[in-house]
Amino acid sequence: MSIPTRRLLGRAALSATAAARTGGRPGAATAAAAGTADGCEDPAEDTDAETTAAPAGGLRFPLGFGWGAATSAYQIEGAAKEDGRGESVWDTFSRTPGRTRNGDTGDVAADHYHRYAEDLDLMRDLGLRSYRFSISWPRILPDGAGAPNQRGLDFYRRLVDGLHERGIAPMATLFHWDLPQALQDAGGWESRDVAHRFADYAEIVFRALGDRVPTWLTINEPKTVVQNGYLWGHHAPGRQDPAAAYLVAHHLQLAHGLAVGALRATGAGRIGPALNLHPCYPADDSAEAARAARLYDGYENRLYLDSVLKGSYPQDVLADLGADSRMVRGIRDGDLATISAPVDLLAVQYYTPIYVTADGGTTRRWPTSEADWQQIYPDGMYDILTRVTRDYGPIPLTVTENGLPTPDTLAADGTVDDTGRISFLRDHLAAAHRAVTAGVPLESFHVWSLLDNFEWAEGYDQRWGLVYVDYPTQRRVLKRSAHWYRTVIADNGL
Ligand code: GCO
Repeated sequence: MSIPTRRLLGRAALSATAAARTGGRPGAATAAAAGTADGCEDPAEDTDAETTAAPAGGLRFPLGFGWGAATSAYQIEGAAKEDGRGESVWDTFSRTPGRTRNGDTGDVAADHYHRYAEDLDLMRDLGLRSYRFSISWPRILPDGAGAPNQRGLDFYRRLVDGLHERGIAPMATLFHWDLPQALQDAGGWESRDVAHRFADYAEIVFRALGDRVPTWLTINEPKTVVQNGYLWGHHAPGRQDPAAAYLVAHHLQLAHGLAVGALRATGAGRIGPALNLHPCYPADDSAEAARAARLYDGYENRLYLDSVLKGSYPQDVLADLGADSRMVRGIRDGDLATISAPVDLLAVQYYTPIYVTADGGTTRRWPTSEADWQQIYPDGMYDILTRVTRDYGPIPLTVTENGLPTPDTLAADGTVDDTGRISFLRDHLAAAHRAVTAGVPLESFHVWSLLDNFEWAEGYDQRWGLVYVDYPTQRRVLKRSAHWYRTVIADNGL
């Protein structure tokens, strides 16, 4: 079985030598071999790189474009033991010695649970039109099942009311990795039953907040749970079990479909999945690299896209896993019909391309950020958005995450100069604009992230926010990028 990589490239792969060895774009021969019909992206097709690299202004987005920012519950809320919240797998994982950088946990995080009103005012001051946040499952169902915790629901009610008061559209993710520990103890995502528990939880939340939340996202980045949580063990629950990993993938997809069904039954709002998609390019011109990139794309993208939007898992991935795999044996009649229940939109999260070598490994071509799994390649945004529209039809798209960590410091004059974030966002927004011009129905864009926050295994070292958080005081400071983004929003473009 070939094992894909996501944010797992070793630091050694970062070396300048490695980058130099693989510099330059794949040639036309590679493009012909890889094609686009087989699902691998073709960077050589993209002839308009200059527009993306140096937008000269004048890029107006469609009227009513949803300028936004994103966060997730465990990364910002803190208040880990308050108001009846139960434990999640991330509490367990982060409190286990050696699992996170500096032993950091989300116990306090950006203290958003207590400071949400101040954070809502910041969002208003930026002019945000959309705010993507997640609901903490263990705040709603501390033991994973049973009666909901009203104080948990009340917090999100206050939050969505506060958004409406400020003219900001709420976009709520149901699951951003904080599985109740009680459900992990009952087997976690390896257990099919957990998918049904997710649907129960979703229904509770839809009934409580459905009148106030127009857009729902089901599972955030199932692939990251599969890869980081179960293949490599860098994330909760910290397993390294390839056979379990893809059974987990199926159950996450099933959970998504069951939640879509629950929303239809309660009749409120729009719903879709939130997928991190990585364009997979062959690293050289060989037929082997083209073949390897195609399979890599299956594991990275088509496993999740095809099951939701075509009602089938990609045959090449199923064949690679094998008929005896736990995943294939775990697929029951009717599951794919459930998983492919029609969705209203698709949320795309784009951070990095992947270059696949002939032996199925990966290599680098572009500069990285402080996150060593990231390569900065704005054209990948264009490629992935246009590819989704080309291969899956004109389903409405939202970008729900895009960003990078920068080495931000609070200067003595109270400013935070993150010019690297401005150029990153400007180039990626220009690429998104180019996709819109090419006919992609993109309706909104959310920067990851609104605030500096708990970056999972990286703890608080990486700062991804538009807003700087001074953790000792919890003071918020708008970075230079936040001021820039406010202007972008006001101008509806770049
Ligand atoms: C993800 C998550 C976010 C991360 C962000 C930066 O994509 O991993 O949705 O929670 O913090 O992507 O890594």
